[in-house]
Amino acid sequence: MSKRIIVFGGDGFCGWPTALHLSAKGADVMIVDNLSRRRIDAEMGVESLTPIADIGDRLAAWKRVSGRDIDFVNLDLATDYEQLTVLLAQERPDTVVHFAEQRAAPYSMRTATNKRYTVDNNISGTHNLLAALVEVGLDTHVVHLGTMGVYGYDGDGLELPEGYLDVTVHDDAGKAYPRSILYPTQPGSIYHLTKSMDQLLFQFYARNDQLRITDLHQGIVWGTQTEETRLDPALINRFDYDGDYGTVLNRFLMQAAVGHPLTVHGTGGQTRAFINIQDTVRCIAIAVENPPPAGERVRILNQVAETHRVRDLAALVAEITGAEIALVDNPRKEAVENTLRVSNATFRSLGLNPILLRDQLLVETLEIVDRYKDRYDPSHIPATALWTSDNRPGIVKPAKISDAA
Ligand code: NAD
Ligand code: USQ
Repeated sequence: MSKRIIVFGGDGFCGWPTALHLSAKGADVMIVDNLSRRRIDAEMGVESLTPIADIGDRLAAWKRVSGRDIDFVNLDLATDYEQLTVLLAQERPDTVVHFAEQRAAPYSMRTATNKRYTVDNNISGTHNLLAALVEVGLDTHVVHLGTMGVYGYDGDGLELPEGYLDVTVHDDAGKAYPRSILYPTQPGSIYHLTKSMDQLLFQFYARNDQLRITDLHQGIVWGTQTEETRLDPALINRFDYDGDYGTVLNRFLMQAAVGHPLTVHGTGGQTRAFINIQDTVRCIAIAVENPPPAGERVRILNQVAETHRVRDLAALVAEITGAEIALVDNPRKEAVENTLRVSNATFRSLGLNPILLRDQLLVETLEIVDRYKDRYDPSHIPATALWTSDNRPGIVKPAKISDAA
């Protein structure tokens, strides 16, 4: 891959292994990150379960094992607009991969300050990037990490298309007009709301300025290591287990390793889409290699491997590990039950053969959490960010522990 690529948010959970993967494939990679994710860890008093190296040590380790350089620039995409334009003018990237957003739904719902930070950071960051590309006059392909959550989770089982809905509208005389519209969004958190708003920014800049944009509607990522992060201990990826940033399957695997009951919210009737971190990096490489032509509408791809109901996931982890399952109060305002069917036809047609949950990587993830379980802090297991004052934290009460059946 002979491309010059800037990975915004390249110190994060998805961005770091992506930067390594693109570098391993031959791309000339630069990471731009303001290290805000590490700052939020400090603010919350929590750390990645895996011991992640400083960015400088990470990059030195990559040079050692691969012989390849990745440059790093500490820049805030949401506030450092002038520096951004100077950087883009200097680097003239073929592609920018945009991961640089506050991505935890619970963190975004915690306080008014967190809501405002998430909106300011995510919307300004995305808009700054688009405005700067136009101001500098670059024909750079923008690959953005969006989310399945923009579609909402009140589905009745109809398959979700890839971003657009074909509809027919009728005028007063009854004449039918076909239209292809952005799938109506139904975000379930302030974080997911910012991803819905990102979509409109992309639609505008693709139309007005012919920017080439791919928006990847990604499901929940699980796992931690990839082919590249396994190469050296200093390359290890982060593993979030806390109630704000820990995502459901990784939390269940970690809880099983430390002997904590699996914290199923409500009845566990929520169905979500999942993808392994190794497939995240593969999908992004595929997206980078297949830019849409200038002038085309935003290309939206569903980046998911499979869907599962939360209580079924808990049962699967319990079956493998012997963990107990606890039905805890749901701190979120979300549908009690939903079905979810998602098309991932484009990635499959481009060669993705996704890793599925029963594959070996579930065991590898358990081994990793087992290796680092002494680093966990039990006070960070419950999900305590509440969607409304009617919700209650997801704390395990002994009476609610049931067996996997
Ligand atoms: P993360 O928080 O680990 O990484 C985000 C990175 O962006 C961090 O290193 C952070 O420091 C940086 N960042 C944030 N705001 C910035 C700013 N203003 N300027 C510069 N850098 C900034 O998150 P992640 O899990 O790697 O997710 C990356 C992207 O993928 C997010 O946009 C997220 O919405 C999306 N996504 C993640 C998942 C998942 O399960 N992790 C699923 C679907 C979509
Ligand atoms: N859940 C539990 N128990 C837990 C944690 C979560 O039952 O201990 C439930 C939640 O109530 C929710 C579901 O599991 O119904 C998923 O929660 P999550 O925290 O794993 O995922 P979510 O908040 O949706 O966010 C994550 C990422 C986000 C990304 C999104 C993809 O943090 O960046 O956009 O997954 S998606 O969900 O497909 O929109």
